[in-house]
Amino acid sequence: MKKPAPIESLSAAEARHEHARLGEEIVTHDRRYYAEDAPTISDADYDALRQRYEAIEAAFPELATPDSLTKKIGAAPSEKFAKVRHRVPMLSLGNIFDDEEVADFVARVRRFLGLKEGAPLAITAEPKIDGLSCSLRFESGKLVQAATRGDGYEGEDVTANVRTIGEIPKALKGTPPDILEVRGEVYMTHADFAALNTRQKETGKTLFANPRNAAAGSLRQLDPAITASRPLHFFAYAWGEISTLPASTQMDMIAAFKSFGLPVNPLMVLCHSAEELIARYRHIESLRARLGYDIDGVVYKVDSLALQNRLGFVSRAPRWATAHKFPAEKATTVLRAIEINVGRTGALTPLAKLDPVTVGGVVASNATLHNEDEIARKDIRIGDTVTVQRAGDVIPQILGPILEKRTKDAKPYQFPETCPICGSAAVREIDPKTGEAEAVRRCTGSLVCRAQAVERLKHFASRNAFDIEGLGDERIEQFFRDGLIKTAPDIFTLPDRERRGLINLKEREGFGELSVRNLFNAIIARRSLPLNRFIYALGIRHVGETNARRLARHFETFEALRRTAQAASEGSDARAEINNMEGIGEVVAEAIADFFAEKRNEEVLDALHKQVTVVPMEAVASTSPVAGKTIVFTGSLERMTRDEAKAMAERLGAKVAASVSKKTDLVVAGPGAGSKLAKASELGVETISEEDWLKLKGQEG
Ligand code: 9MJ
Repeated sequence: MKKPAPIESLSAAEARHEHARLGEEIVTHDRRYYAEDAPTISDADYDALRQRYEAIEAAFPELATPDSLTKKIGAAPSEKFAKVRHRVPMLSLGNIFDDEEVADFVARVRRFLGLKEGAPLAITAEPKIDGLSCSLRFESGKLVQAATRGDGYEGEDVTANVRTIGEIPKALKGTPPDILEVRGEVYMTHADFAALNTRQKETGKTLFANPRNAAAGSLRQLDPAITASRPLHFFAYAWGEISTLPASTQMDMIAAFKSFGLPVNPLMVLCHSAEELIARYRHIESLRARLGYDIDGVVYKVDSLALQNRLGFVSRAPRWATAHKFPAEKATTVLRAIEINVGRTGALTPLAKLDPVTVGGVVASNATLHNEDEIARKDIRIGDTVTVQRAGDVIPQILGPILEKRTKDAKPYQFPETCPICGSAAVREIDPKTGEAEAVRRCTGSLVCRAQAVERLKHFASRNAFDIEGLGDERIEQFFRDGLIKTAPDIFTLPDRERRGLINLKEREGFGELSVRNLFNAIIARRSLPLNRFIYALGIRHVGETNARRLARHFETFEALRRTAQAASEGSDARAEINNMEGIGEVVAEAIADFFAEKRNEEVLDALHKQVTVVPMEAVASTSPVAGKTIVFTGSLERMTRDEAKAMAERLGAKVAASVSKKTDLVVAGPGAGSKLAKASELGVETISEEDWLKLKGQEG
């Protein structure tokens, strides 16, 4: 290779020329490395290209345009497939496990909608396919993109592979909407799975554990020819972005999908009560072994799309649907040891170490034991033969010991009363309401406990908090162990410390120029964060995403929250202000006050503020006329339930308060409104009727 000319000797035109050529070369290598898994140069040569590119840019700053490769965060996707952001998130379903919960689900839906006794409510029931969720985008009837579910917000582009699935039409029939994202499950039949594994065995390849893994492995192939050789199938059951709805019920939507030529499951029916749903569940369960494909339960969905819309979502799952799972598979094995993990809030959780056993299609060597009372109640001893059960993708649980198999040397387990990590006392707090000890034992060494510190850092960098790509759990553990990061603000000083030669990440095992650069870019990109995420990231006990959003909406700035929380000693006005917020009670208010009363937390917050800019909460329907306003509902609402009205207000970006004060912007008063309405008129707060409130419907974000 010709030795490159010294940068000082380049003219501006030569620099521009070389910068552009290098850029193209780097993009090509990025593609070969990331998308094709087939790099054609060594890491060192690649790094040399990057260094030259950056050095030219440093000498000729006019080349550092916004589309320069130095400005791209994680210049290439970090995995093999291109990523696809779902325009409508692919959410998950809540799970239920027994008949009683079916009745609860129906009752909950009826209550939320305020349905009178005897008022009809249609709910669909369909098998829950145990495959791989996929979103297929059709534009003008043509298949243009297919993506896996991924984390629900971002999946992988598997278009080329999906095109090889014969059952999925590349062009829809009839008159489909202009834009239609069809969602469903890609799966493999039992017969095809068995044949595939036979072939794998014959050719000396690894066997797949179950049809779902085989389907996933086949779809996520870089070579579509391999996918084409693996018989995959598809059932359509939901949708994402859609330009016009072809129907107004779930049943009719699926019928419309069928008319467009999409495969749909033939076992979907309409039910009208919990009893009918349960009967259908039993029926599908009885067919399970003969279906020829894996199902792991029955999905129930409110049939009317208008009602689905009213019900909306709670956290990440629809209120209008749930999955009734089949009982989990069971197996027996020997429990060899019990390990204790210490979580972010200090909870000590026991983890059973097992002789590896296959249960529900996977090999398990760990199982949860929940807490110490459960170990005692079930009298689980080290060395016992135990029954383990696995439901869905979760870690298996231990059902109990098989007493006939107990040997003399099985040892009762003594739950530790000190933290196994930091040695602080581990205690069970007394619940002030019940006067009983909590089930969970917690380490009291909050700020000295390494385990808690690491878990807090993991939480801080996690997806719904700071979302720092390249700073996953394992890397945080390494960095913490090696003293590179002790508290959250240290994350943001990493690039500067590296630049000044105080640390040397590039030389670390498993790291290189590129991964360090990607990590630093990801860190720099998070120097500004919306308030709700910032609050969530702090990991205050009982403050999950929903409460973080409530606090962000109420206080609007971090300083306002901090001021109030610092003044929130028991019995103070500040404490009452927090306590009085909709959805936040005394336990949460106390946790917030405790967090801000801790001097070490204050220090971390001060240090963090030097590194991070907190911006207002991500706009939720900021265009709605009530966005950012505080609303109080009073009197009885006739057209929607109180819960529904509150959920709608939150979707419109408003805060809901329990009582009327100077800070109230709007009172929605139904018949029978009393003192709150009087207070509103005394304070001159705008008051509207339920009818007026309903006019805001459809403006939710
Ligand atoms: C499966 N896995 O068979 C849904 N699903 O609907 C069915 N999943 C679903 N529906 C909304 N039948 C979200 C997920």
